[in-house]
Amino acid sequence: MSALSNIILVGIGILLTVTSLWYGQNHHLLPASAANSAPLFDSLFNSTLTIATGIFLIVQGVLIYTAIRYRKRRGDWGDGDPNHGNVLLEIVWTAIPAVIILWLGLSSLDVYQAINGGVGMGGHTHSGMAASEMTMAMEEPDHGAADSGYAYTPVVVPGKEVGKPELVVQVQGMQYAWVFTYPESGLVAGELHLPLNKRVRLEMTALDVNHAFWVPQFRLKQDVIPGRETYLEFVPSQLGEYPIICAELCGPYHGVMAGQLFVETPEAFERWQQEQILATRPDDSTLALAPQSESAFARAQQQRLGIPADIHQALQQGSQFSG
Ligand SMILES: [Cu+2]
Repeated sequence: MSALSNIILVGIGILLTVTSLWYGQNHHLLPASAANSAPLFDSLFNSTLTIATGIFLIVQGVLIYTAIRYRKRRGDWGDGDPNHGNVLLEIVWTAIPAVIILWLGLSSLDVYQAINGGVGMGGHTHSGMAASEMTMAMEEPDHGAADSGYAYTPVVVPGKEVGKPELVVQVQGMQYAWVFTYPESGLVAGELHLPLNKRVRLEMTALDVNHAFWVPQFRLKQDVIPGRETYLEFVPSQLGEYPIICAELCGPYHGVMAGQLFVETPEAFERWQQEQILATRPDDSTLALAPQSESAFARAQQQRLGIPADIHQALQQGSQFSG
């Protein structure tokens, strides 16, 4: 090989590396990130994409170069030189992907365990193999998770101290809706509201068939399975409204199985919770909180719901209404 072709090869190598590194960081393929789980996923995704870009460019480059360099020339009817086997090449192109896949697998397991509350595959926990910003500390739970036989492992995620979740929400998936229960207040809602910058733990199960809880902006996706609990643990970091999508084909109306997730300030979250509790349980406490006579309360509800006055009156008097 001449000195010139060596220089060209090194130049191509540098160009390839720079291009791959640049594209790995500037692909704009992911939506906005709105939870602390997103950077964990994104750094893994970016590294994977950097490697994939490099491999793509090498393979396509060699393909195009070979097609041009060794094309059939005019008047050449030969088969070309017999060429079979290259032990060194075969070792290299087996060893490099093996190392890449092994690294990818271990890094993925780390991220997977960080976002589902430290529960490993098959219920065992592992202690951060690949060096990363997540380290895991073993600790026994004092709620829920212990009953299902899983070890509960709080996860250190950037920007948030290790600790117990500040809010637990039970998620139920069913054909074709999500139902959210807030065990502390007993509230059951069709929307998931979460306070900003609080550590949240979702305890999820399904009532009928397999579903999957997916919030793209949080980079969270987890199977929701009848008969067992799965978990997600994260800290919402951006105010806003985000879609919850079912990511497991669960029946003919799977496509419409979507929900809404609202990240709110802790004050707005409290207000929403109080409003929901009042709206779903209009009992004595409702009247106590909004001091007014029963008829004034009924009138306000009538106006709020847009019930015509005569219908409302008829209903109040308990008389038959026909029209
Ligand atoms: Cu579903």
